[in-house]
Amino acid sequence: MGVPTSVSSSAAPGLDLDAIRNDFPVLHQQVHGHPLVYLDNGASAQKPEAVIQMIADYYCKDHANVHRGVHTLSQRATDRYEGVRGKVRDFIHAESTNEIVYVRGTTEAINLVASSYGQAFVGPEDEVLVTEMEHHSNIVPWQLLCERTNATLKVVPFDDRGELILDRYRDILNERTRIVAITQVSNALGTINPVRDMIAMAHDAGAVVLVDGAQAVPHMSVDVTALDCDFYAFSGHKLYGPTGIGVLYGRESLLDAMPPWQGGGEMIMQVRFDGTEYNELPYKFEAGTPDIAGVVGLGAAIDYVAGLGLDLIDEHEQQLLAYATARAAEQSGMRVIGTASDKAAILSFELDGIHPHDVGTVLDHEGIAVRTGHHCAMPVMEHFGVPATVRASFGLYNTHAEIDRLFGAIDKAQELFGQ
Ligand code: C6P
Repeated sequence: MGVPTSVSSSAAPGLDLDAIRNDFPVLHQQVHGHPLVYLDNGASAQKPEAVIQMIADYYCKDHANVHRGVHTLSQRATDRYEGVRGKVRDFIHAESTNEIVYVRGTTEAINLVASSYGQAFVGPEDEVLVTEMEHHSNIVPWQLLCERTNATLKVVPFDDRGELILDRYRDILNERTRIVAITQVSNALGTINPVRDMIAMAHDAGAVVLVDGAQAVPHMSVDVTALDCDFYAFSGHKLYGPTGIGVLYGRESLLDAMPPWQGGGEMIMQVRFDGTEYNELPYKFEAGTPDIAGVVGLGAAIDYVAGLGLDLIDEHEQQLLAYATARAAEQSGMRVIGTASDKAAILSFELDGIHPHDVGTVLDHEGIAVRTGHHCAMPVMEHFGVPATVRASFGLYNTHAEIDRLFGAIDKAQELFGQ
């Protein structure tokens, strides 16, 4: 098969891929006798040595509970924990650390908003608006809210390229819309949605907007102030940081007006049986002992990614996507699912006559890790009439040579299944 010559096969200038790959110990191993090609970054990205070492360093030197002790270790742990809050604020261009709430991940962030904001501000006549391409984490919490409040869930459809139909969005928005919950980047299709415009339209209708940034933050620089979103959620583990830690950004005035979500230590100022006074922001939303090491690791991940530069990462990944897309166009029996004009580095596809799980198994035997399945986006699968897709999702350490390996393995799968 001919490889398109018009597509550059080099990394974006400024990214030293050999050095970057050396930062990730896990990449240097054989799987089924082949060098690992890790193309499942959309599910979870690998961790650089800087993150791994930062967590070890924290446990070796400074671990104690935060905000609870006058002793030195507790103060050191608190300094590290709060220092990262400032890093996160700067990373997403929030105005204040009061707007940065540590959570377990995107899922927890969305559940927090659906429960707390939803309970306080959504009623039976109201509508909550999501899109057809949301991850289940940005559907089910709103369904639960609607069940509890008798509000109505409205869904904005997308077209067959995987682009939201903005005219339908405009039609569905109305004065009863309380919350719009949209993903910035679809995990199943790669579509980058025009969230900035969508936020402005929602605000004109009087609704608040939550942006699911799980698949956006690792690939592009995010500015919550420029976006003017009300809530923004992301997970550390897709950003080359640890699992179990994520961030909810919330506009301060909204977080202030919201009731606490979980009760417990840390989120209180004063507890009495005749009434409890809650802590100030952001602690009002951080009940219990947090994932301190996770926060410390997230800080190292942010430093790592910011040190490389998100613009360069984006440029490199766009080159990978263009190369993979061009190769896919030449591969017979392959259908790409998600062909929006603006995409992040995700290639979802199916092969004629071969179940995606079988493709995934053949690829694994060639040392290539991809995700197969519904990607927790069943409505997307339903739209395209497929049970599942194969998804290659690229990260900052992936190379053009790895995409060649992917297509070599796809050839093998097609030969094996007689396609
Ligand atoms: N998507 C994927 O393979 P958590 O699990 O809370 O870190 O992230 C949930 C989530 C929310 N929104 C989007 C757009 C996502 O992609 C994800 C996680 C992974 O696509 C695991 S299902």
